[in-house]
Amino acid sequence: MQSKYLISTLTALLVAMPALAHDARIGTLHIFHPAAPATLPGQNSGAVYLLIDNEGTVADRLLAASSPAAASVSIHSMSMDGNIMKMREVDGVALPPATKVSLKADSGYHLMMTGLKQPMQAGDKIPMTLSFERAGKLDVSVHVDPNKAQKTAADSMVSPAHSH
Ligand SMILES: [Cu+2]
Repeated sequence: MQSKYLISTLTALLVAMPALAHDARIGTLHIFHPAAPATLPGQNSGAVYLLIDNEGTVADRLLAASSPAAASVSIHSMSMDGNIMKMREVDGVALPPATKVSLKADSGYHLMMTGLKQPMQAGDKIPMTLSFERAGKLDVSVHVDPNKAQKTAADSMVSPAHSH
């Protein structure tokens, strides 16, 4: 029982840590807080989340991403079909003018790093290059955050519905 209390304490500490936001700009695109949850043991792929605000008056498009930390980075879309989460690779994300597009954990799009060369641990900063149709290439730093799924991993042995 003691370990249960320890885990609760650790979780509370992790939640209390401020998430330091960071951002990057290229042209009219403003990219906020590229971040990834820490990997779990045995996990060799990982999602990356970010927000892209196209502050301009012309549409752009996220075409691709790459990172020296992974064999490849792809763009995934995610949707719910009833209770089943479906993911598929897409060839880009539209960035309409004056619109914020969120690549996030629970819906829409995310980036997926596959073939990670080493585990991602909270506090790590991973270089990544984003390629945009109009704005060109932008180097960003992906901050590795504590894996919130870890908190519930002990409660349920069902891994997040994120198999590749
Ligand atoms: Cu995915």
